[in-house]
Amino acid sequence: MEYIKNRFYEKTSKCISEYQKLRKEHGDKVLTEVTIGQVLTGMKGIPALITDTSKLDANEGIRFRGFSIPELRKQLPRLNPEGEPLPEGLFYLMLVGEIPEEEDVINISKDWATRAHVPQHVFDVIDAMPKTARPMTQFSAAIVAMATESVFQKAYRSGIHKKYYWDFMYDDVMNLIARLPRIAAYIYRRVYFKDKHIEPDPRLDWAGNLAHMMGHDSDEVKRLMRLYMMIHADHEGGNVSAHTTHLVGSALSNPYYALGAGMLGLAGPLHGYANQDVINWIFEMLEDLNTNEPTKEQIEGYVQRTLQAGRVVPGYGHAVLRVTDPRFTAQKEFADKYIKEDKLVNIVNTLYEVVPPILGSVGKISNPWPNVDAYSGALLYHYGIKEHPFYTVLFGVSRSMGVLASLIMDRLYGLPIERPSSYPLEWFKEQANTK
Ligand code: NMX
Ligand code: MLT
Repeated sequence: MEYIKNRFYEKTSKCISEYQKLRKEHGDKVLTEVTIGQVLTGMKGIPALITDTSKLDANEGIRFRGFSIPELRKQLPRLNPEGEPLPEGLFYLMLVGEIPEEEDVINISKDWATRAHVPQHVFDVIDAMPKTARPMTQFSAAIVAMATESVFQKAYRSGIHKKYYWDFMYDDVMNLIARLPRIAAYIYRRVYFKDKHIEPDPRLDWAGNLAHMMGHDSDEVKRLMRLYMMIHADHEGGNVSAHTTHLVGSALSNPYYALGAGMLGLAGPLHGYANQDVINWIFEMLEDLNTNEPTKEQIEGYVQRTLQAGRVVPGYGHAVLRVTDPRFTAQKEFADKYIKEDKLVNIVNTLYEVVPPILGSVGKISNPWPNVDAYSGALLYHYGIKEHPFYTVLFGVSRSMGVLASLIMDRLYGLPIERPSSYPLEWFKEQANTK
């Protein structure tokens, strides 16, 4: 499918000169002031990165190349008019910058199916770990182990000219994304189904095949997996997994290393682990309250006790968003459409009524609204994917699309090594006292 690579190059290569021109002619232009507060609270709001694939608006949520999730759920090609778009289409959009034709999407599906072979030593690395190793430990180790296959690394070491880096990066990225469903499903079946593995079906689409290899073959699960893979794919460049992948890539590390590092960031409780933590926390709550159908008042009491214990309410809050995450809404719409009655989904819906006013009343919490992780676990659980320690792996498979599409562009633009400056606390104290 060389034509997709060529189309990407045709569309994006003109940006190389735009990038160079900005650097040369406008390098001195002041963008913004940076406050001590921003530096001391996680660099929030500092325009510090170039990311073309998506942009997050605090009050609207994510837009992929300008398109919102509701727009994409209408416009991206799908297999069935009733179903969800194929994530392959979102990848094309993020990479090329245009809504693809159905044929383009089918071609990416086919291309990824032909690239999906995972070398045996990657399975051996997974199998060398105890089954009790966290799924994200196994997932990131498998990704790093696959760096043996990096064509970018080989090309770099053979002395290739830097203007061709992106081309080798493209092939690595396509191979890597193609193989992640197989690796994820292998870990899932290994840990939870006594190593009874299911072979890929190359006729299936990328997300449908993932559901199939996990052993969940209904049309509805495949639709859910397509939605899940689409909405988790990217969240501009500053989130921990995207920023880490980009940063490690800036040292010209191969994309297997870069994504492996990004996945380790995703594994943290304030980031992608939150999708497991929501379910853990709900089950802890049910145990504490000794009921499967807690009342609104009981849930309110438990939320208050969580805060009093100095813990966060998982699935709520966001570093950038100041409204309900549209990814939460997309999942709620899916649940409203397909699920008639489910105790866990009901609890998640009640939490949506109960939690925001409580968090809002605390005073210091910038965003009391739910994020993507507040809903995803309940949906997966409903469809029989009950193994919550695995949920972050699914987030990671999806996130690979956005962060790796960006990595190809990083190398096409020729972005340099990223190296901000750091100062001791004393320096900030001095700045605070300077008029
Ligand atoms: N429950 C309790 N306290 C919270 C919450 C929450 N859900 N969200 C923020 N806070 C606290 C936060 O811990 C901080 O407290 P302190 O000053 O004592 O350190 C204070 O409110 C101010 O934090 P914010 O500026 O509102 O949030 P920040 O940008 O630092 O963090 C999150 C953003 C997402 C890390 C934070 O809201 C959080 O921990 N949420 C729960 C975990 C979660 O759902 N993470 C998933 C995010 C999405 N994803 O998939 O990555
Ligand atoms: C994400 O999807 O990366 C999370 O919502 C976290 C973020 O955007 O900071």
